[in-house]
Amino acid sequence: MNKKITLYGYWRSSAAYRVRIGLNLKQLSYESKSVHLVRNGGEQHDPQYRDLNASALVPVLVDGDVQLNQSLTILQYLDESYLCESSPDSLLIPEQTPLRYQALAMAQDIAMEIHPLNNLRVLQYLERELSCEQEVKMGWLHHWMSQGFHALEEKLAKHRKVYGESVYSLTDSPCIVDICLVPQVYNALRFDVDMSPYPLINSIVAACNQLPAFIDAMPENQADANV
Ligand SMILES: N[C@@H](CCC(=O)N[C@@H](CS)C(=O)NCC(=O)O)C(=O)O
Repeated sequence: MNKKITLYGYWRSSAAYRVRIGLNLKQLSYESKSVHLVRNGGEQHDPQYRDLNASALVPVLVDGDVQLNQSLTILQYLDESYLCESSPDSLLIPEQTPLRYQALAMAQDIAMEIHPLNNLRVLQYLERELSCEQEVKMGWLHHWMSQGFHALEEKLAKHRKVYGESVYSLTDSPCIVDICLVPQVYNALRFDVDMSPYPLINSIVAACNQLPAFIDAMPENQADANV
């Protein structure tokens, strides 16, 4: 039985999207609190929110006296604190070595190499401080996302050569890599990044998006979507 979990996030935040998928895979109920990242200059900068996370970024998860930012740490916390009721063996971060470390490294490839370069505040800086035109800004975003996806497609193919085919990124059950990949691809499609060079990534994302845990976490299925 979980204490009351609250997730501070935003429908389009890919980092909050990761946590929503993790909570759903763990079958944990939670209350969503929306932090509008754009309205009035962005509610993430409000003093009340900065009390929760001085970095002014979502997500933040509150679970009793535990208050955490950083989506990957939140996912690890959920994995180590809660068993999924209907499937106690299913973990967000695989247990066996070397799979565990491969999963963590690949999740970081997405969350720490691809995602930060196209975050809202980076794009705003390009536009407001460096006076980049929309075309230049989009060129930046496409360049870094494509470079990241190219590397990931190669790594996923190499993994299959060594360990055999799998439905999801690394095995036949979704893990932290899939949890990071799906929101990143959502982001890419939102900004018209050409995903055709990545058939493996596309098939993994299509498989994930059949699962209720992923469907319920989709941006368009959140109460604050388009508000
Ligand atoms: N490394 C952080 C990244 C958090 C992050 O960048 N959040 C974005 C939304 S995806 C945000 O709050 N952006 C607000 C802004 O850039 O002002 C995590 O994984 O939680």
